[in-house]
Amino acid sequence: MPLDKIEKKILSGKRITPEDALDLFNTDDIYSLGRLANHVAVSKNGNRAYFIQNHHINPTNICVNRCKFCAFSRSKGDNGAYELSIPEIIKKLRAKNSDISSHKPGNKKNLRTPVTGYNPTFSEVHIVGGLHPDWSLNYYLDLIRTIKTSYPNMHIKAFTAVEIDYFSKISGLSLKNVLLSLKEAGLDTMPGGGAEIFNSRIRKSLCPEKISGSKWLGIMETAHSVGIKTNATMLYGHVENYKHRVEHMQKLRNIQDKTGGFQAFIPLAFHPLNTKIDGAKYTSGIDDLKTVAVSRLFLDNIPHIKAYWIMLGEKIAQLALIFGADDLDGTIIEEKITHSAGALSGIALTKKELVNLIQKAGKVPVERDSFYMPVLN
Ligand code: V47
Ligand code: SF4
Repeated sequence: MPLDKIEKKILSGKRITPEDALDLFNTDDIYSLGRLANHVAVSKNGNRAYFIQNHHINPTNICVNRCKFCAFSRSKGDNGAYELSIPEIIKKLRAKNSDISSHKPGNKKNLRTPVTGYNPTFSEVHIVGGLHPDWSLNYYLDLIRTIKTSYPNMHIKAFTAVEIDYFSKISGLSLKNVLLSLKEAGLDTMPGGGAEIFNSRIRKSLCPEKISGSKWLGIMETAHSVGIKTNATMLYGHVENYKHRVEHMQKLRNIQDKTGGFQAFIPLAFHPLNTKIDGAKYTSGIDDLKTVAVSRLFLDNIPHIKAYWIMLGEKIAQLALIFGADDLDGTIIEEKITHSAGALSGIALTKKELVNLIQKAGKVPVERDSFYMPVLN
């Protein structure tokens, strides 16, 4: 369908079809696509663009799955394999100035000057890691309990559906009981990782050991049913095509119609360095912006689209704010997954830098909590 017809449909409040989404991906009229996506974003979230003061922690990179696109994971005993104890994680959450620095691949020097006097106050910790062959569910329950005891006001967003499935396997508990025991320990919400691309042929070629797309979706449905809100992601720019992206988003839209439990959708731009994907390349800026815009237009039932600046780079993430995204994510502080695969972004941004990026995009910065409620400073 031509873009003007799709536009009429959207402006009259009608839901677009997967065929329409495919036509949007195939358009060369990037300006009209962006304008339309921005219109929808503004109708949902006003002129606001959100950010959060958060801290990412990856407890281990040792993983029994070795997905081809993942440059972060190691096998036990490999060079660079690491595991963090619970006290080490607690210590990391007391981030100091010296932690707020940027790393650029291939450059031994920090290109961003550490910010002096920066005293971060995180409201959220984001925890995801490898599937460790020897750790038990108790490690994870203790970790969550200890963080809650040490930082009672900290929101804990932790564990992808892939990890939840693994915890069920190693503990013998049902998926629902794993989720309930984590919730009881203090888990608040879950991130959207591990979704990759749902198409089974592509998924098997990229990550044969990983749970299937339908399993991922089923775990998210269970999480929503026990009152755990989650995010959803899509890894794009590797070997999939536009049809696979639309198929992926359609599955998310269907679940969201049933549960309403997804808070945000995050398109994750594939990074090629140190991966096992033949001929892998970085995504283009146009593809990044198209993917943000189409997701805003197609996922009419997901309230927020996140432009994860770590993967998009600060500049494309800023542009994404006028192409349908309404959230930049956060301060991050420590990022390993994308930086192992050649991220061109820094590893941390200060609140001031996030506010500046948002304001220069003509949007109103709103510091949020983990449920998108404004944080009053
Ligand atoms: O699941 C792995 C992806 C994800 C690569 O929910 C890669 O708020 C690009 O899910 N190139 C983890 N991506 C990150 C994630 C996330 C990040 C920020 C916010 C939230 C949220 C979730 O990273 C993995 C995988 O899909 N990933 N390797 C790579 N080479
Ligand atoms: Fe393990 Fe996750 Fe990396 Fe796959 S993407 S190898 S599951 S850490």
